[in-house]
Amino acid sequence: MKKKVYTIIMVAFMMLLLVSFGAINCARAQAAERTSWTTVVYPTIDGMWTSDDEWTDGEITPIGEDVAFRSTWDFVSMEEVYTRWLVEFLSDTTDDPEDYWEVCIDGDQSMSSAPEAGDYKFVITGHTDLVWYEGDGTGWAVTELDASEMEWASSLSDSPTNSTPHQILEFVINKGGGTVQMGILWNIRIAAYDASNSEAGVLAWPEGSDADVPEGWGLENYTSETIPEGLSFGVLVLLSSAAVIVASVVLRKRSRIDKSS
Ligand SMILES: [Ca+2]
Ligand SMILES: [Ca+2]
Ligand SMILES: [Ca+2]
Repeated sequence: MKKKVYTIIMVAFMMLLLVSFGAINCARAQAAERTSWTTVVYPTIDGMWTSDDEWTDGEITPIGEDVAFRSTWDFVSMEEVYTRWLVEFLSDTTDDPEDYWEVCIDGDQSMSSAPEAGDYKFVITGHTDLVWYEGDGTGWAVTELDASEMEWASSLSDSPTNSTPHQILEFVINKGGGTVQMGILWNIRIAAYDASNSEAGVLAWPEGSDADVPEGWGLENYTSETIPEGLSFGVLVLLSSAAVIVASVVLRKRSRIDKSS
């Protein structure tokens, strides 16, 4: 009997080891990941914080100290699945014609080494001109999307995060409808460039990622839950990655204990 228990423990231990290695391998394969919580406050897409609580339902992902972005989403029907975004360039206080926002989307998560068909990118230059691109296997080709595919606005505005007017981008994409189906679970890359601070280069999430290399983009998870209390406050969020992992492990353990008891 003792031998049997010992064998079970050893097998369980080996399985745990395998699972741990699996998790580490997955983490290596994915450059970064984040979570989109369910929309609570429906934003007005005007390129600014329209109300003080407009984006408090989105978890902050920082890009260094200069840029911070959030996203929320909700499901209305299979044809209406909205992803909503706020990107704040906290240190860009100048309106330059060469400023740009750049967002890359790998909607089938094929994580290829070069952009391929079904990978999309949009670039907004000078806060006024939007151009969509689709991968062609080796690079990007300009493509025309219906104007209704995305609602967006960019402005120099102050916000609850920074009282000095800075560049802010808001956009909404319907992942379930439109003429282009980009998929529901995305790998994504968010980047911003301030022409007044060109030596800083292009600031991107995941950090060090390349618009031309989809395999280095980050995973945009989503959950039907709303953001937990406290997670929307910047200081907490900067410390939260490790805490969230620890908390979720503890919660999972607890729920397992609850189920088994
Ligand atoms: Ca707004
Ligand atoms: Ca600028
Ligand atoms: Ca792809």
